[in-house]
Amino acid sequence: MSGRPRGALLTVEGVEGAGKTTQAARLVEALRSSGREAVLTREPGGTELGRDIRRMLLALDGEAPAPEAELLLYLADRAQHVRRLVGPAIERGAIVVADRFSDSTIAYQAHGRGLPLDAVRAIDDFARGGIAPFLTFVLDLEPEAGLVRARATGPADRLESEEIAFHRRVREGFRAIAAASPGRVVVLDASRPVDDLAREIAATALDRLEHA
Ligand code: T5A
Repeated sequence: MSGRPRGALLTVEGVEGAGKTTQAARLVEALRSSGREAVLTREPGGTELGRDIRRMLLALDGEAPAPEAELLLYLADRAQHVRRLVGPAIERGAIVVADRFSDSTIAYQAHGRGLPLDAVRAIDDFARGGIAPFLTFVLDLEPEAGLVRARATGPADRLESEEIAFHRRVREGFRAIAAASPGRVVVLDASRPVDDLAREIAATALDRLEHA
């Protein structure tokens, strides 16, 4: 490699409890072991402002946001995240691994909540300001199984407390995104063992980055 390494955004997506946080951390370890600078982050909550927005979005007490307000809060988090953390890291040549990004907005706010897809895409484009994932892993799991896993880690938040039909629409949303972008999105069966998934994700990411 000559000159500055090329930065990129890799994202890990999927339903509640699919194993995104686990796999994003394992991917960062693998990237660092290969000698790359890797940054682990998440949405919502990758910045200080984002952590305040995350609390507003996921708290069960207080007034629930209307779907349109919820969308704009997720995108305020993204706008800040991209400009303060993700964009600068990519610019200096780092690989950023994000636990959720724009595909979650399409899956949850468009497919789950039923907001118009074109409007969600347009506002997300504005929030992202040209930053887009180079490669995305969708961890696909029955929503019921994911919610059982999520319960083992703590009490349900506002989104996890939605009815099961909502989580089924979200899963279908991720599948539709993957079908529309087969070159970018790799779908994996999230019921497989953690180590097995981590090996495949690391091998795929390193191969794609090598041949980019
Ligand atoms: N949201 C987010 C939107 O609506 N719109 C948006 O635009 C964005 C960005 C964020 C919420 O916001 C919504 C989506 C979410 O509802 P979150 O905390 O980031 O919330 O997301 P969650 O899905 O709630 O995160 P979780 O931490 O609950 O789930 P993960 O990260 O998928 O799973 P993880 O890795 O924490 O694992 C959960 C448990 O399962 C085990 C782990 O050890 C852990 O105990 N596990 C496995 N068990 C068996 N086999 C495997 N392969 C396993 N992998 C992990």
